[in-house]
Amino acid sequence: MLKLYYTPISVNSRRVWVALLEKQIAFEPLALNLDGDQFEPDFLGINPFHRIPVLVDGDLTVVESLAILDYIDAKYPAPPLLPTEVKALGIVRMVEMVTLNELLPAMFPLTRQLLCREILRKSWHSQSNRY
Ligand SMILES: N[C@@H](CCC(=O)N[C@@H](CS)C(=O)NCC(=O)O)C(=O)O
Repeated sequence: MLKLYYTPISVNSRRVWVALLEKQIAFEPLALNLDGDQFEPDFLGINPFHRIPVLVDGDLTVVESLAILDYIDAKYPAPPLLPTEVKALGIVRMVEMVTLNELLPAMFPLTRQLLCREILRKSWHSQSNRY
C-alpha cells in the first residue's frame, strides 16, 4: 500500500491527499509534527530535504507535491487530474507553479504570525491552568 508522510495543516500535503481521495486510492497516512519529526534520522533517510509530503510506493520514494501528483496520475489514470486540451493544460500547470513558487512563499509571514500567536495562546493557557 502507498504510504504518505504528511502534516494535516500543510497545503502541500493536502493537494496530494485530495488527489488520492479523488482517485479513491487506499494509502497509509503517516503524520509528522513539523516541530522536529522531520529532522529524525529515519525521516531524513526518506527525504534528506526534511520536507513533507513524501509518497512511498514499494521501493520508490517521491518527494515534491507536484511530482507526486504526476506520479499518481500516471499510475492511476482514472479519473484524470489534468485536462488534455493544450490551453487548459498550460493554464493548470501555470496555476500550480504560481501557487507553489509565488503565492505560498508570500503567505509565509502571515501564517507564521498566526501560528506563533496560537502557540503563545496555548502556552499561556497551559501555564495559567497550573496555578
Ligand atoms: N515544494 C515542496 C514544498 C514542501 C514543503 O515546504 N513542506 C513543508 C510543509 S508545508 C515542510 O515539510 N517543512 C518542514 C521543513 O522545511 O523542515 C512540495 O511542494 O512538496
